[in-house]
Amino acid sequence: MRQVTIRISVVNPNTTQSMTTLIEAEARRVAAPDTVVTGRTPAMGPASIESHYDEALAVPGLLQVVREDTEADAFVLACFGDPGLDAAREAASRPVIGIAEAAMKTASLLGRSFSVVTTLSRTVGRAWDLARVYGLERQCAGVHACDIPVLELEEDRDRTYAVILSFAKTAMAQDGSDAVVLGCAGMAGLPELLTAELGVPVVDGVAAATVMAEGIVRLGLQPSTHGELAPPPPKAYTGILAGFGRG
Ligand code: 2AL
Repeated sequence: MRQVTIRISVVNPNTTQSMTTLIEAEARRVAAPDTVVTGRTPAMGPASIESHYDEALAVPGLLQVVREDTEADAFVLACFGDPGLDAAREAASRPVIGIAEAAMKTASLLGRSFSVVTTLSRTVGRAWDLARVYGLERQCAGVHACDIPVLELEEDRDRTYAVILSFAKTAMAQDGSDAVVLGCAGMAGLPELLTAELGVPVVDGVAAATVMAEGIVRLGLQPSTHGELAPPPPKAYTGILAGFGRG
């Protein structure tokens, strides 16, 4: 089944607009010319996501975006912790692709093993958790923190590039890997140069997830609603979450 115009909403689960702009530009760069790519920033949530606390509190805002966006054919969830990915799939009843899942699965198709270069060391455990959940524990050879906070990635792109390049080289040497996964949406746009310089595939999840989302829509496939991913049962929610109830 072919769609005429594919609409992809790229949701930045943090509330920093400049990061949404970066992510949207990268998604647009890799999407087909006639695909409509829209960056979305939640109305509530943390300015950046670099802890389990940030992740948990980013989820209501991103779910609100997904629930209210009835136009999108598919969503990209553009934070490397893939926060609320299963919940977004339940809520959307359209394809939702997380950037960590997209990047790790793409890297696993391109090399024997990959190294992840992430932001702060406190995000290393989450990346390992996801590699396990996605069944890629063997292919994920190491997770390395470059210790640049998420919002600082944008400040000096030359420095960001140089630091990530250096960490990627060390990671590959230590891990014996032959591909690199970038562990933050704020690293979008860097892989082309890094791939050329390192001579191995460097995968950014924003680009990978956008192309996957587009491909799945083109296949005419929707997420399964057969079991666990069926819309959540109707019930009341209270307090500041009252609007999230389904009735
Ligand atoms: C991220 C990301 O992709 N966006 C964000 O706010 N935090 N990931 C990370 N590893 O720090």
